[in-house]
Amino acid sequence: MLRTLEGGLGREREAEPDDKLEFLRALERKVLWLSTWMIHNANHLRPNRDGLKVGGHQASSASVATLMTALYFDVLRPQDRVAVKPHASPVFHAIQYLLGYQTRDKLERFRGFGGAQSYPSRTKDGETVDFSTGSVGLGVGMTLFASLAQDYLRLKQLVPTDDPPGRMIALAGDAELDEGNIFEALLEGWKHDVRNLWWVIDYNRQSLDAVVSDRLFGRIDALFEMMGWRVVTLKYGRLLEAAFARQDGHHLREWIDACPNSLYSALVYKGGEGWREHLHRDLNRYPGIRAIFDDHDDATLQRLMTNLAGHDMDSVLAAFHAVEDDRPTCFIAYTIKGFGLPFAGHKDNHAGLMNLDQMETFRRSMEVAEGAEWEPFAGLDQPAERLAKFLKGLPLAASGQRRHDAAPVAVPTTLSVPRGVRQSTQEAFGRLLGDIAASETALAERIVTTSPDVTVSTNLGLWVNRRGIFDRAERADTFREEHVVSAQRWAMSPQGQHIELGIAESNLCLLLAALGLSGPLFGTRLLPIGTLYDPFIKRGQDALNYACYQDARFILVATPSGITLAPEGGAHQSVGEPLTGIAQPGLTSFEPAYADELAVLLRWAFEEIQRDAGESVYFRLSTRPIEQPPRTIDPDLAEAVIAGAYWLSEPGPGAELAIAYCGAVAPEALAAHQAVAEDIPQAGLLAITSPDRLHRDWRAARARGEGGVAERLLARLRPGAALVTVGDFHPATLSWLGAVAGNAIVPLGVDRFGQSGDIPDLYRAYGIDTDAILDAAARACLTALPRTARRSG
Ligand SMILES: Cc1ncc(C[n+]2csc(CCOP(=O)(O)OP(=O)(O)O)c2C)c(N)n1
Ligand SMILES: [Mg+2]
Repeated sequence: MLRTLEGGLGREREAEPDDKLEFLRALERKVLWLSTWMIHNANHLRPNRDGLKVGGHQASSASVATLMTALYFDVLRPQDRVAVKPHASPVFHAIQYLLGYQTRDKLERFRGFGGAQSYPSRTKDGETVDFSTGSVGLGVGMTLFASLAQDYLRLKQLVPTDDPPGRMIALAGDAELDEGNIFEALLEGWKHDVRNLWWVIDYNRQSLDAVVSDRLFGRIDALFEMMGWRVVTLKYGRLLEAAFARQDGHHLREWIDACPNSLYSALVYKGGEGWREHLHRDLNRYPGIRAIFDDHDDATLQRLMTNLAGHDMDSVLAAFHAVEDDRPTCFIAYTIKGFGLPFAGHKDNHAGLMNLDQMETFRRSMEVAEGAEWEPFAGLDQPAERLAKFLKGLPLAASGQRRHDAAPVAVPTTLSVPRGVRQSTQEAFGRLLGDIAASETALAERIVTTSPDVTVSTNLGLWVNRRGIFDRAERADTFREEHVVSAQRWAMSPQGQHIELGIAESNLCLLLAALGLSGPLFGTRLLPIGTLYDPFIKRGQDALNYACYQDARFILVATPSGITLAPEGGAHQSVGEPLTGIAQPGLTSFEPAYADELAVLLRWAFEEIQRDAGESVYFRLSTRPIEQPPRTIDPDLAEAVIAGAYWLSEPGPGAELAIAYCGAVAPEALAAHQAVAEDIPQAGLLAITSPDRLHRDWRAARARGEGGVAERLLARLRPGAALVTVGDFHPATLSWLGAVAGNAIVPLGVDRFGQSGDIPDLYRAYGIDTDAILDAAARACLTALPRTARRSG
């Protein structure tokens, strides 16, 4: 075994504080090198088959090399969780490589198929990524809601509380703060008194296109402070601070403080000569400044003038370690985009890549021998064994698994169907949850509901009355105490199981993402249910996609939906969401018509969101009360409801026509079917509960060369028979059914903005009423293939 011998004593030296700083500086160098090299390799050295630029962000990566080295190699504890700004992915991979959690092979295939991902991905890069990032702003918001999820679990003692809580840390680009979702989260976080949250802002004053406005960041710290955050600004490094302390040094500080972002960036790019020219012009009258000029050649002057605290390991460590309490803290770290690289500070450097010559020069300056580019410690002053030992000894390396395996929550075999001859799916949902709330089951204990100010109007009232609202502190229900009559009980406490949000659907989806990852993140599963109005899914859609992208598991209940919420009008009516239900990966969608279907599906959903290869589930529900079928769902029918469709009225042998409906238009479809049956007694009525499941199954079955659920169902009709599909949604949701078995299809649905009205008027105007279905049936029959049997007869 190799040992480092010190002073001939034969004693293995531990990492002293001074050594630690040297190690960290060496590793910072290596992280910068590896991230830059990884991108270079992908763009210049790997075969390129399609002529596309591979990309990667050398400048954005260089900007955070110091901050991330400090975090990962010194500051992070095993329970901390991090969202890394998307464009620092190469730095992240380099760090994981040095920690032994990433392979060289994957680095060599960075941005290639099966290689290290362009932006850190929980599902594709695996274990080491706590939060995926990519769409700027969302990772930052996610940390805030993860801290809320952690509080929820700890205050209920659902996770062990012997260890201190983890810090939820976002490493954000400064331009990420242009994204409104961050401020929506900030306000919500203030209301919930979030803790253990760090946002480290890489303030390189550049975005993708340009240098960012000077004026904006002047307001940012005040904004955070207003929300109760501590703001720590890391502006100048030790070299600059020492220069400021010299005679006339304060003039230099004032000069830099007043220097516009764009000029500072341009001078960073120009280097020593550029600084000298400007400083000479502005400050040469001060003898102390002239002395500083004399002490620095162009190279050291450049080093001095770019010595911002975000690149000064000492300053960064001091700032991070100084925070010992749980108050949310925003670090504004001044950095330089492309620090240490030839395009440092250049406004166009976001997508810039070093060319072959520049890389060669950089390799030499890094003292990395040719052929040793991937070696973890090549070119560093410290002996490799000591660096390796230092890395092995880090708490992060020693902690083992970063993701928890959380035990599943038992789900009862059935949920009892809410009684009522007429009811809406929304009402049934409220009553189903109300019944669960009244039970003493593990399921009831682990459900957590949340809603962006539509708790009552989406029918969560019964659940909330029984399970209470979550808050860090006990808060009485004032109306109740004052004996004011209300159907809602709004007492708040740490035991509450509903998290009430302000009206920001993006926050809803981020909170669902955080709660839906509570198992792997914190070790205990929660079963989150979020409710909102169907059209406002679009408001939260990027966050919803983000939640699904990282495989968070939750149930989204969207209600009311479609033009069926009639008098509310076009601004509240949804049209395209069922297409989202089909198209969104990681999300299975259902639109049941009846309460008994919903009971089957909700029970299934509680299992589905816990299955290893499962998905989140989206229910599109309605406020329209409709007559319920008098029946008991047997296991076969339950299976069909889950699979996505069943014959509500079986077609007769060789049927020429079927009507397929989905959701709240069931009464119109039933009436049309009855009317049609007078002429075509064999006509079938197909109940569709999930266009999404049917569509997926159809494609998967075709790929296997088999007939899927839809094909088997439609095989009951004669070949080429007429098929009318109808739903309160865009007709494309079901029009694909015509391709399954070659039926003559007329898809009905809504493809224009809605408007106020009642259901009869609106269904007529948008062509989904009984008459429209009958007209469509007649048209479909005309275009259907002629019936060979009849002709030959
Ligand atoms: C939602 C979203 N919009 C646009 C982009 C494209 N984009 C990638 S990086 C970037 C600028 C980021 O600037 P900043 O956050 O300051 O990061 P830096 O590269 O300076 O570290 C933009 C607009 C994106 N990734 N996500
Ligand atoms: Mg920036």
